[in-house]
Amino acid sequence: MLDQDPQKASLTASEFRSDWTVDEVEALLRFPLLDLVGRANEIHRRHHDAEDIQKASLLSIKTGGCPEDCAYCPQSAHHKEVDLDKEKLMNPKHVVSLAKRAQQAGAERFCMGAAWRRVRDGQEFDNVLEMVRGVNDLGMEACVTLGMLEPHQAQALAEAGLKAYNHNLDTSPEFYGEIIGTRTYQDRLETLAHCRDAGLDLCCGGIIGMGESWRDRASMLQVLAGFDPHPESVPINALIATKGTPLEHREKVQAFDLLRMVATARILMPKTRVRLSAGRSDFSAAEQALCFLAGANSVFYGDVLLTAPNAGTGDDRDMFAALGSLSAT
Ligand code: SAM
Ligand code: DTB
Ligand code: SF4
Repeated sequence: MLDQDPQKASLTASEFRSDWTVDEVEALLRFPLLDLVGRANEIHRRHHDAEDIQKASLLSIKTGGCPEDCAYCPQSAHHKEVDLDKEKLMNPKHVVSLAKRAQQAGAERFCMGAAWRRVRDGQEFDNVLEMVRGVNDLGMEACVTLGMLEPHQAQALAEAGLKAYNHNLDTSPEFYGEIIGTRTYQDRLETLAHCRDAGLDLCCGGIIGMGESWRDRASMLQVLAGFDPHPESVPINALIATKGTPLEHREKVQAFDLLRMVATARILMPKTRVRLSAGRSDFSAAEQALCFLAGANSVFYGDVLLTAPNAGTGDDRDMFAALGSLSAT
């Protein structure tokens, strides 16, 4: 059990749990920061090679015009003031050629995102299956995020060689209604269950910086850590406040707030890949290095995320070189 007095707090429970309470998670998030990071680092090193930071590249295979009303998202058709060109589903061969280019630049995983509410059977889904087969044939981990899925679609993706399905909770069940009105939390949980049933890895995380409280952050992490088994990867996004969305005036996330989220996610889910996701380019190499110490072990890699700029590959090369060993000269 976790002692909830932060001055005396100690972690003595078995490391793999799916029964964390929101109070326990909130106590962890509020720990003295250096103690929290130290504990997270200890758990991280027990379960992972500290040098192993996965590079995942992203591609928007169908952009904009999405019928959902997610308040943070530049791709929602509800936010008419956003400056974004809509694009229809890309050609599978072109997508695979871009995956190959990402692989040559050092990416191990390729995640393809479509601005859809849900997957529909037919030519477009068949094209996505062809993309998955092509990416898989390159020897990369293939991941897609396509909105809601039916069980047979999850099965078809698994048969095409998909490694993971990304479907985020985005925030806590309590705050969710402030952010999204067109689909429910329960809808999300059902899609995630269909993915699990098809044997897909779950890539499931959320966003901070949307106006949620620490209690909400704890509640979202509690839902994530409540999956048994835990999601194989958990992206932690810092809101990119995009002009023309309802959240355009939200303040930037503080680096130490992101650090608390990463460290707590690592403690709750010891084996999961915790990914520094959207918003990473706002943090210095030193701030990111603290997150890696606290257990982050994956990043989105490449000059763009889906529609927004990412940390540049040049900067990332410099950062990873600086985090490696010093050469003799
Ligand atoms: N339409 C699909 C869906 O929502 O399931 C897939 C694409 S959607 C862009 C994938 C995720 O990106 C969202 O769930 C959200 O967590 C994240 N995201 C989108 N816009 C963001 C932003 N402006 N800042 C941070 N994260 C964002
Ligand atoms: C995730 O959690 N973050 C990625 C990925 N999964 C699909 C998307 C971030 C999107 C940031 C805003 C944009 O590029 O449009
Ligand atoms: Fe559509 Fe996904 Fe953006 Fe929501 S997050 S508006 S579902 S693309």
